[in-house]
Amino acid sequence: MSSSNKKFTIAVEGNIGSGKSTVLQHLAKSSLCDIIAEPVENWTNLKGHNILAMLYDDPQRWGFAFQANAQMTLAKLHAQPTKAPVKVMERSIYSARYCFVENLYRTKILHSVEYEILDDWFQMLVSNGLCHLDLIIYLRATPETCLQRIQARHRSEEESIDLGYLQTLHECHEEWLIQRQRTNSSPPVIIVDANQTKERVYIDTNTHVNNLVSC
Ligand code: DGT
Repeated sequence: MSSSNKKFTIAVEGNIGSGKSTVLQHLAKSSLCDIIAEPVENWTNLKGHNILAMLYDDPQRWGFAFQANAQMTLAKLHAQPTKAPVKVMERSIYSARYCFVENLYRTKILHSVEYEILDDWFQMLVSNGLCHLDLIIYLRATPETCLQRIQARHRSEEESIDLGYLQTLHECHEEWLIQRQRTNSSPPVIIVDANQTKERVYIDTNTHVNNLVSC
């Protein structure tokens, strides 16, 4: 570890099915990393309500509520203190805003008023520095690869996901992480080819994490 004992926060980003969870499971074995998993349990059991399933069943009805809750749960995870030199987050408040909220708005599922309210909250939540990231690792996979993996894992809430949805989400990730069209989150981005086997993706990601702490 560097002599300054500096701590780092990394977000692992990428489309649904790009392999984030597998990478995080492997990184969890490293003493360098504390893992902050995405709060999917909160989303599938919010005081007894499966808001993720409700979202997929009726996005128009539940899109705003889902994103309001996602934004809040993710902001809390950004603020959560950790002990290890590297805090690794699965996704971040930034992908919730720049990919999912953006996509729901562009596809006319969110009303412009709902979009503005979510954006206002987002700007407030990131303005205090508590959602700071030092690095983003982008697991970049084709929407076709993601769809195959989603179909193979059979998560019941995700049965309605089709290639079109993954393509529009992919474009949002690309605009944010490749074309760098967003200014609120501008840490360095490392791109990992996530079309490779999950084992290979993990090895590449682990190398980048080790490089970060040793430089
Ligand atoms: P992985 O390991 O790369 O396959 O990643 P997943 O699919 O386990 O995790 P993720 O974050 O891509 O998605 C988990 C589920 O939650 C998936 O059905 C998409 C949904 N999801 C995650 N974040 C948001 C969000 O902010 N808004 C919406 N609408 N859905 C979200």
